[in-house]
Amino acid sequence: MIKESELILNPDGSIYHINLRPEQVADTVILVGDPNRVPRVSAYFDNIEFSTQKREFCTHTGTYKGKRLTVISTGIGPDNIDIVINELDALANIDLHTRQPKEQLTSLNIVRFGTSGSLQADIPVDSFVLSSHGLGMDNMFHSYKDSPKVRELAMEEAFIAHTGWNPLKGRPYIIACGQELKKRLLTDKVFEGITGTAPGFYGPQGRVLRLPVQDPGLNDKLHSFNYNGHRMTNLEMETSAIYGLSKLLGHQAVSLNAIIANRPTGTFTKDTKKVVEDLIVYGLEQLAK
Ligand code: R1P
Repeated sequence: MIKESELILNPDGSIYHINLRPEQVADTVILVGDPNRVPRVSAYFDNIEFSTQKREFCTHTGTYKGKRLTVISTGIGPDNIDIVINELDALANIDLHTRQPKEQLTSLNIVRFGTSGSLQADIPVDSFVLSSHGLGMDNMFHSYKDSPKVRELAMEEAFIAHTGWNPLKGRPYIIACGQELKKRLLTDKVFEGITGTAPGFYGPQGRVLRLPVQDPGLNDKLHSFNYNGHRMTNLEMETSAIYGLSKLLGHQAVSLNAIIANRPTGTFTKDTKKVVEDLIVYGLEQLAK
């Protein structure tokens, strides 16, 4: 039995941070960073059967073209992903009354609709990237004992050697996306590549305002990393954590990225709203097929 201090429930029986009960969540879950993106996704739903918000975790559940979907905001960063994926899994796979894992486990489909910066000049602003892999520079996933079982260890070694990675920043980890779900979400409208997940927006992604960074050449090394034809396409702050925890817990996960910045060319989209809207429409259509 999992103790009350470890699996925390609110007085209404909902789980601590995301504030949801099991019946309020669909088996296909869309994750977005920004809470304001949740109503923009659910605006396309046929109906919204349930909505709630606690802190940065805003949730709408409904149907899109008859398919039941939940969209939930995670806020920013891998630490928040640790909360959201563990709590979503607990709702699906732990009996909250007996506080025991269920015998029959449910595999969720988890899709991120995120924004991101491109690392390649030929992947322009306003395009979409599907993350074939999440490359975590954030360390969160190393807290889990079985993480080596799902990581791409040879690719990690190649990345560490290529970048001359400073071990003070921990060990980068690489996880592949859910292959079954990818088949539904990848089309010729979408670039595919390795997505780097950083534990911060400025220094960890090589942005210098007033503080110099530990490795000023890092983004060039990310740009030129290539492992058996897999290149790094973009940087953001959640994908590796989503992929790692989903894989360990038995869920399918895929990240779709709306490219709003291009780091090599130094450009930023003229219309963030439109590219995010286009990605929402694309992702929903593919999920409903
Ligand atoms: C940083 O501005 C945030 O935007 C990106 C990053 O991953 C980070 O969360 O994604 P979202 O727009 O989905 O939050």
